[in-house]
Amino acid sequence: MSAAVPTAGTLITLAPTGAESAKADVPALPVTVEEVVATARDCQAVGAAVVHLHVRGTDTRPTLDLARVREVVAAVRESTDLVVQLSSGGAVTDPLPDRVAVLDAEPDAASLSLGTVNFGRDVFSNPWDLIVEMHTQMQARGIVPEYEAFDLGHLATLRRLLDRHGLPHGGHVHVDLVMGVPGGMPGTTRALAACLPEIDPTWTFAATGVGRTSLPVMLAALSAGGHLRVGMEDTLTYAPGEPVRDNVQLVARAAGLARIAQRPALSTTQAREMLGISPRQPAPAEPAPRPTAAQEATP
Ligand code: KMH
Ligand code: ZN
Repeated sequence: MSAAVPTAGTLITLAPTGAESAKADVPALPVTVEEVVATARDCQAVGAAVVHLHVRGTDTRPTLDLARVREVVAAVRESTDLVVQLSSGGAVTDPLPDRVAVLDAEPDAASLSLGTVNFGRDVFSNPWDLIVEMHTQMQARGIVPEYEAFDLGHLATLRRLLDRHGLPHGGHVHVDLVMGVPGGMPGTTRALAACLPEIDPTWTFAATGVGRTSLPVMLAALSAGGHLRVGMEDTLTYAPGEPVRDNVQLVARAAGLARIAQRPALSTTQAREMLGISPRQPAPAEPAPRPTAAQEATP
């Protein structure tokens, strides 16, 4: 069975927060700017190369408020070298235009969901026109998409999107299989194997298993040459009856399994190379202060 460009290492994406869990229910969930930055920094140290960000407001609830999104992006960039990937999926209640508007925060990358899917009792809406709008806006703005497939048919949508609207910025196609969402494809080895023939050999893929499917999906993805996404957005239980301590615990487990698979975690530089993301530019130097009139007059 074919699939995807093989790489010598494993890209680990951290999804630390998501939009679904409440801080009151999950006290370890990072929601403040300081908590998100600390998690991002600590997870980079154990193997994460990309951070998939859903932003929370000061009330701890999900927000797409642009000023807040920009603040979090800047803070993560200041303290880490991670590829900053904003969620354009947001929460199921977010208006579609607001989800497109997060691209104004100028992340390195953004998620791009490939189809509408039942999401528990809700509906995660991703009509074709939104998919095209996201894709073309990201092309125009130099943002690299991470396509998200919640079901097998979403991979056919990806092929149709690329055929009609061309390759993404950077020229490389990377797709994440989001598995185990109640309403989407199951988080099983069999479902992952069914996706493989639909993944073009020039693409790379990652997989995410929601809830208790985290571990089987991770092992199946590694065995098929895929990359990994882990974090408290998707997984709150580390083992039966054992709540996740923090995101570092999940990234460290993924990095350990990747090492055992002899495809160790990619560095941030290697991740940028693989995904077609330009190296981070150093911040422009402050302009030198202009001399005062008194200084100019001094011989
Ligand atoms: N929060 C989910 C409804 C994404 O980030 O792009 C959608 C989601 C996908 O998490
Ligand atoms: Zn997300």
